Amino acid sequence: MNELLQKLFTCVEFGKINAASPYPPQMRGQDGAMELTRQALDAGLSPSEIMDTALIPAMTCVGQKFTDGKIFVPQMLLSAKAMNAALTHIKPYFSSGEVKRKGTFIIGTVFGDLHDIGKNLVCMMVEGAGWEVVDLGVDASPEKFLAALEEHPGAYVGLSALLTTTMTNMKTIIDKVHETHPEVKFIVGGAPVSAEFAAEIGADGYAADPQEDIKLLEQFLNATNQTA
Ligand code: B1M
Repeated sequence: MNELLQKLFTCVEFGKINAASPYPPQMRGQDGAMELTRQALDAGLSPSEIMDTALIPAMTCVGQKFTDGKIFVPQMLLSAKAMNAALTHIKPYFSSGEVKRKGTFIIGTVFGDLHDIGKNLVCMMVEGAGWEVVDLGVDASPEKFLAALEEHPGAYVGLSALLTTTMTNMKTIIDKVHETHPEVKFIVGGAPVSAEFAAEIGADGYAADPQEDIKLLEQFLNATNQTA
């Protein structure tokens, strides 16, 4: 791999956001994801190559380490921040169409629920994996999801809930959306949610963590491409 891309991979893997960030201590004073992405673009590397060779594989590695219990939320948060710093330089190429997104993921914390730390982590990781993320925030009503689906046809939907009292609102949203958009696929997640509960309420998948969201989204996409 190109040396700049190798360094960029390491920065995202270990959460080195920019030259000024003190974490991780062994990389103090070195350029971070922000500077290295700029340098890679200035050196003539294409945004797609930077995404596909360094940024996405680094986030995949981080997601896997989190799933395996080798790193924890603070480390994953720093990696997601490093990824976001890199993306500030790449995003203009998304709008110009030079870099293609895999698809769109609409996500929100269900109505009645104000917890958003886990949901925000999912947003950052899924965006880092090459998806456009439409974040509806917290306390999101069925109408909000319907409006977002009108604006983003073909999008997949993610629902987050942290309370046993609000996880049942997932079913209300799924049922309401399916009345007019029966084809929409839902992934549900959050601390009190389980695979059994997901199946019970008619969701298409359960994700215990952001990496599982990414895996499910890839599966949905592959299934759609095969039938197209
Ligand atoms: Co609240 N709260 N809280 N709270 N809070 C919990 C959830 C609770 C377990 C604490 C406890 O009693 N031990 C408890 C719920 C009990 C239950 O229902 N069984 C609880 C309660 C009761 C409440 C209030 C009702 C308290 C009150 O007012 N009496 C109230 C409710 C407000 C409301 O929502 N209407 C309330 C309020 C709050 C704060 C506002 C103070 C704050 C939220 C701030 C914020 O989010 N901006 C808060 C917090 C911080 C917590 C705890 C301490 C931490 C939650 C968190 O951010 N975890 C929590 C106790 C705990 O979890 N230890 C608690 C870190 C985060 C990274 O993990 O969100 O689980 P998590 O996300 C994970 C996975 O779940 C998953 O990926 C993430 C990374 O692995 N995931 C998804 C999440 N969404 C996903 C979606 C996916 C896939 C994966 O696909 C779509």
